[in-house]
Amino acid sequence: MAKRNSRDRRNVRRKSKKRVDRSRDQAGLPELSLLTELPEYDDLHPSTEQVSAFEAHCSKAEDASDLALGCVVRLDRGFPAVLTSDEVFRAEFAAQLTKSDFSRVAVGDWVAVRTPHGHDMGLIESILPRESDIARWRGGSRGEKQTLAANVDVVIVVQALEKGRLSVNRIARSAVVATDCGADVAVVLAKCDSVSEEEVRAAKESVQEVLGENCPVICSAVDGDNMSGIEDVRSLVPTGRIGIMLGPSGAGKSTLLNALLGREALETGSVRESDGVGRHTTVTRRMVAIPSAGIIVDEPGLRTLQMVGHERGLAKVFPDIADAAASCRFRNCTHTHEPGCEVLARFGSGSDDRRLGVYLSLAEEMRESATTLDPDIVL
Ligand SMILES: Nc1nc2c(ncn2[C@@H]2O[C@H](COP(=O)(O)OP(=O)(O)OP(=O)(O)O)[C@@H](O)[C@H]2O)c(=O)[nH]1
Ligand SMILES: [Mg+2]
Ligand SMILES: [Zn+2]
Repeated sequence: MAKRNSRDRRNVRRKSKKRVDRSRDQAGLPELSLLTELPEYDDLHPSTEQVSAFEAHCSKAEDASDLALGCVVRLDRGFPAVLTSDEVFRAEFAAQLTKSDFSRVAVGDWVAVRTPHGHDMGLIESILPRESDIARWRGGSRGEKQTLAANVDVVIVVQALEKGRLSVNRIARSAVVATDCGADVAVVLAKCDSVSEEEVRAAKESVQEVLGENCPVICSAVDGDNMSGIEDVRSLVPTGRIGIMLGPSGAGKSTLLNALLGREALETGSVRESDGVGRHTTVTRRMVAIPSAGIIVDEPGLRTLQMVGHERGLAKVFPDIADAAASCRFRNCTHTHEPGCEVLARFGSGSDDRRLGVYLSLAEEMRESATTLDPDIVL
């Protein structure tokens, strides 16, 4: 009896340490020891809850001797690299994690990881609870949520200022998503060298009008050695904080990061002449340690940012309008024509108020998505 018990235990142990051999899939990924922009472990700060969750994981483990608390600092083609207090290494997922965990892990996640003594790769056993979760809905109806980065303090919304392309609506929707995800918001209007000073001023004013005077709005330019706004961007992410650059492909995110680094560590790409759209130059999600500042996550550009379930974020970005909406006579008031509409009473119609116009269009999209998210199900 005792014999079988110990064999059972051995089997369990073997199973829990099972590795799926992914070394072939990971061929061609950059050599981590050569990466100079990686943060130091001491730049990263797990929360008390995350440390406790790690300790709880260790106390349940049969053998905790090679378990470490680590942070996911990169995802190359989806493959994580983990930084612990001792080393940085590529990691794969323990067999007890499900496939949805694989796709769930994000840059910034704290994980319980077995360190790779005698193996090429570490083994992620658990993804620890997040302090914040920058997630977006993708794939239209019947889509799924995708976490862009975890445990981020501030979202830097980057939008290029090129002729006729400033979309305040897009900036506002990024701000709504970021706020809903528990992060602070700042806006960078990039490529200011490509428009007139007058246009820069007008663009900044319109963003400030919609998001309020308290939202930092920085105008930046990186044109060879001529740079402006870079130090203001650096000050958005002081030492100890983590930020993420969010914006469409070609907005100039990686270029800004290179300017902050003072060298060309990240690849930057050209923008298609025909429509000014970037070509998704960045394919890696990675943490970049900024000299004299904190950490910024560089991401591939986002094509879409849908308004799905971000009502609380919308209400926080537009608190006075949401407050009025709560007093409308009809609960499903669209604030366009209804009698007893408090929003119309306090703010007038959306046509002459840019801020209200943006609010109404995002609210309308959110209402619409709530009814079409899964058309097969009728509630
Ligand atoms: N004139 C000018 N060009 C810029 C500026 N910032 C970026 N660019 C150019 O815009 C193009 C795209 O820049 P990237 O930094 O690769 O853009 P990205 O946002 O990282 O794009 P993805 O990685 O595809 O998401 C490059 O050709 C840059 O040289 C700027 O401030 N001024
Ligand atoms: Mg890039
Ligand atoms: Zn109303």
